Amino acid sequence: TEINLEEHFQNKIDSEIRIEPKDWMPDAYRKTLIRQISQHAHSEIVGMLPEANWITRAPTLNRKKILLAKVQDEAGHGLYLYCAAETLGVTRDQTINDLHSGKAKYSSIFNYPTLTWADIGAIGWLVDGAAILNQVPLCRASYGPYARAMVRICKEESFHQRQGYELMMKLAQGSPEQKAMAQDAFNRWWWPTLMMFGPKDADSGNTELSMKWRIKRFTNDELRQRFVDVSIPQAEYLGLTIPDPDLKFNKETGHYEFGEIDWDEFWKVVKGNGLCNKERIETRKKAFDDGAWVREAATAYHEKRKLREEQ
Ligand code: FAQ
Repeated sequence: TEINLEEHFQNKIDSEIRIEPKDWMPDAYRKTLIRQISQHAHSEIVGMLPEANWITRAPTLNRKKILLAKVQDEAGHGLYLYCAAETLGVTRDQTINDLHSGKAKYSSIFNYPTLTWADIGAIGWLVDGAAILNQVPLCRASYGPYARAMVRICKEESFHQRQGYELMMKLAQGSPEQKAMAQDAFNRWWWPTLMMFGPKDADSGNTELSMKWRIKRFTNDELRQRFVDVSIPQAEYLGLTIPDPDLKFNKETGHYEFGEIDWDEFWKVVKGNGLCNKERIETRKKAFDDGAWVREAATAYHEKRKLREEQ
């Protein structure tokens, strides 16, 4: 019966036994995984755009090679994640349609513009740093295909984070203009990065069940706090000023206390009204339309080979 199935399912989760595509799972578990994994895939794919904006303007050949490789990695991450979502019974066309129609979300962070070269450093250091903190626990997510995809993704993200920090270090130790550029990028990316972890726990409707099902292992606020605690010493090492007048270290708890996040801005961006939301979706739709001939050619070639094999 349904009750026994559900009990058996939860027992498996509680004993750290992975759930695999053909196993029984509650509808709500399937639904929330499709939601999270496809949103995650869209974030990787839309997340290529702000950085791709600088590939042609990278200051040296070496920086261009590094950035190209990073953006390509993100395409790969998106593809693994779309495949993981497909194992739950949705098609690629459905998920991509949901992105293009505005039904599916993707991370708020990718709706901010990359104005200077220092933004590429800030994204690598902060955005990839936040992504790693959020994703390392997802390597232990209860759903097998998602957890396994995350292992490789995290290895690549950690290289991305290091290249970003190294880029920031070069700028921070450079000319006064370069240092000012690094500070300006830090000022603009710090708060949006804190928003990547999602709403406060009290406003996070999905957390309770996702924790019970061990999709999430930590809450939004726990991961955000950890990010602040590791990033502040990194900013200090760079000699940058943290754009938060309320920030202070609490010796008793061993944690940094930080100012209030602008939640109105967060929801505005999540609802589609950030600086770049419209441009990002337009760009994705155009890329999809421009690539139609490739998909058609691949399908035609597949059909032709099948016919030949049958002869
Ligand atoms: N932006 O109840 P919760 C990357 C939505 S890293 C937009 O707390 P949940 C790598 C949320 O969907 C970025 N929407 O939700 C990279 C929900 O709405 P829904 C991607 C957000 O799922 C680096 C509602 O608010 N990483 O791409 C955001 O328990 C550099 C209530 O929220 C992932 O996706 C937001 N920031 O927790 C690529 C990681 N936050 O769906 C290129 C996997 C929340 O009910 C360059 N995802 N919402 O309509 C997760 O860990 C979780 O889904 C959270 C949200 C933590 C993001």
